[in-house]
Amino acid sequence: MSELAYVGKNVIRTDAYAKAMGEARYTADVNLPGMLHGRMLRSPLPHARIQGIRTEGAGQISGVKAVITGADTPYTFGVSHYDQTPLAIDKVRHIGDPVAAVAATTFDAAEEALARIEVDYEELPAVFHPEQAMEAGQPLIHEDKERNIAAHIQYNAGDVDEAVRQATHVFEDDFETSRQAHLCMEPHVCAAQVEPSGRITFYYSTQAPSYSRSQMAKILKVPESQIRVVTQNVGGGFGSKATGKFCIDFCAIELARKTGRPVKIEHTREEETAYSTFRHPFIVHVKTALDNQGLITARDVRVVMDNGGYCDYGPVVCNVAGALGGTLYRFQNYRYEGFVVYTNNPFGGAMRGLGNPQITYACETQLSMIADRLGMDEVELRLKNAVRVGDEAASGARFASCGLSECIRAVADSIGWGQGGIKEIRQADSKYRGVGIACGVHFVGVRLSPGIDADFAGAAITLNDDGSINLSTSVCEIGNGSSTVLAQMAAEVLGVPPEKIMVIAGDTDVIPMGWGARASRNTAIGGEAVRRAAEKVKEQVLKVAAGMLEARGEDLDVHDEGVSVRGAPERSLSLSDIVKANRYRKDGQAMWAQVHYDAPSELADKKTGRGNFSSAFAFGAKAVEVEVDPETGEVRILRVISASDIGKVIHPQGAQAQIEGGFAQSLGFTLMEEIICQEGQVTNPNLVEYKVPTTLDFIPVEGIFIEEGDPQGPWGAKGIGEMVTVDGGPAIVAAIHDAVGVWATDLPVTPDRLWRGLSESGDPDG
Ligand code: SMO
Repeated sequence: MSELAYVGKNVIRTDAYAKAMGEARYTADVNLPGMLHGRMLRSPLPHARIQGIRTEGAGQISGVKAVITGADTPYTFGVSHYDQTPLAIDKVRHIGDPVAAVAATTFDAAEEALARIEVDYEELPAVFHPEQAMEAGQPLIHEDKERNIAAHIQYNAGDVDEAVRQATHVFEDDFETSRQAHLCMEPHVCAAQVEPSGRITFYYSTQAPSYSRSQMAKILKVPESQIRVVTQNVGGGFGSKATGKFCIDFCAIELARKTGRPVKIEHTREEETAYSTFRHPFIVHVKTALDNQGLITARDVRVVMDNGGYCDYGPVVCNVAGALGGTLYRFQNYRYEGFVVYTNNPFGGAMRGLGNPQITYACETQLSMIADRLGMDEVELRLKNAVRVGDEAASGARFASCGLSECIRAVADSIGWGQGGIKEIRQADSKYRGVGIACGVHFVGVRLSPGIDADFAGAAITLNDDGSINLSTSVCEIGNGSSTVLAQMAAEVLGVPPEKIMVIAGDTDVIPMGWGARASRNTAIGGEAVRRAAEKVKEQVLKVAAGMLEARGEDLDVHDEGVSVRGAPERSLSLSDIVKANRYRKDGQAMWAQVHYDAPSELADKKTGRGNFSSAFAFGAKAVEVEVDPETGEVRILRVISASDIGKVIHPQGAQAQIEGGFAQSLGFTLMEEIICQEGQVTNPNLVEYKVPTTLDFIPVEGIFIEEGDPQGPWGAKGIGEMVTVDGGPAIVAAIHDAVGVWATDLPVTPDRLWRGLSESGDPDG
């Protein structure tokens, strides 16, 4: 049967009913008998030595059950750099750095107790700008990191200097990006319950339950079997919940251990916005060399990243930016130098795209600037340089599938590019309208983690007596529909409708180990694990059915919750009959399989940074039309066309939703979103002052799928989640330039900034 029954169809989401009816339970809803509320005392200073902490006053507040300080959590953690402690031990390194935690019977009592904790600080000189922090003689935030450089990431391919010497054109430009918040609807929240035996049950809003369990076990020095991470629904992650361990998590566990009662800690919206990590601001210098044909011959990039007080995912973000900065076009001479610099600002982390939105904004905007300077068509320039199937990019990425050129052509055609002058048509309407185009690439799962040569997901499938299915996966459902996609895949192989498949995505007592929902790996890598597990179970089914039907396995079809002999539909059995016949007999067997699937990506070469870091690459392009009000500097989006090569589309509505959400985050990143940090103090940590796109700023995105099937992914699927966040920004910025002649090099392009840019460049009419 070649016709697909469930893959590629808009099946009803596994969580649709519960979410539509308001019945879905989130970690914030966890309410255990005797549960206490935990709160964190946070540093009011950006950089200070702790001389002493007195907690007696807090203990006297009625309802307070425990107070802990750094002495109670004496362990370090992090992602690549173990530079954090749950509570400060000797120093605080940013405003908001936790110094103590309290558990009380009510939120208010905990809050009151915090005010009674006395901390003696010796204030230290602080540094807030990464370029300043790198200068000699500046205060050191972590004493072992000279010039505050937490990591220095390099990529080196070919000979950039020679290519620049031989180039016809060389352009150098500078860009800056803003500090963008994840703004999950559900803030970070956890609830810890410790049994008398010491076993910890940890209710947790995370993107990666099994990764979290292994990390927690290692840091807390308890056996993994003694921790159970339970993740129900997750109200958004966008990378902020990929770390799998946070200060509040350890504090909840220690407070629960101390009190013998469950403890829940939830970030307030203010804490969430200011202290739950964010997209790192980048300072980018890009040098690009081209020959006389417009072929890019070299790219030389320098990035300085404001890491904040701790690393979290900082070095990984800088690494990903380096890898993807050398992956979109065919040039072979590439140098990337990234500095991850500690400052006394709150710290950044993983955010959807992991450094790629920043680097792609800079490089794609510069490419549009180059087209403009050379008087070249920007679509032409991109098509000329775009990577193709079979290429190996300067980063080492290799493309078994690549629909980049098709994406560029699709959006250009749809917006009417090159068909008798879009500019003229537009200007007849209004002279402040403009169109811009940009493209992007992102990995589909990645093997970049320092020291871990693994890029995997796990899946287990069990057939029940009634023919229904339990599917457990390491991929966590964070709201993007991954459980639905995985159910569709198991359904396709086993001929069982998705509604009869129970997807268990967040309980480490049941699910296999995997990296969780991150790095756009759910569909391709999580899905391939599911497909393989389903195929194994199908083999078992066919073997048993062949015996029962007295037929050969290869003559059997699995469909409609049963098995039949091809060409003889009357000779059939239900799955339920097969499962029961195989189980309820002497020496019976269960029908189940577990698969650990490690994608065929490669770890980069240590010296050059080169390697095929992902098993597949997703490509996209966007064409955007804007209108600028020159009186106010306001930008209105009139039209967005988005083409995505994500391989086979498993759930079209879900993929379209990713395109829309991805563009919404690009729109915010480009035009309005910015965590404002003054002398280390976040001044807009709420939804009133932090501006984020609403439905009033948004318009429908016209999505086009280029289903360039990938040989690796299940049914040819790749991934979409992050790729769709990278190309919108530079397309908007190019459209603004087309409208009013101003290049916005610093994000976000707020109305006041653009208005100032317009004033400096003179009359936009001129
Ligand atoms: S930014 Mo992600 O959760 O890989």
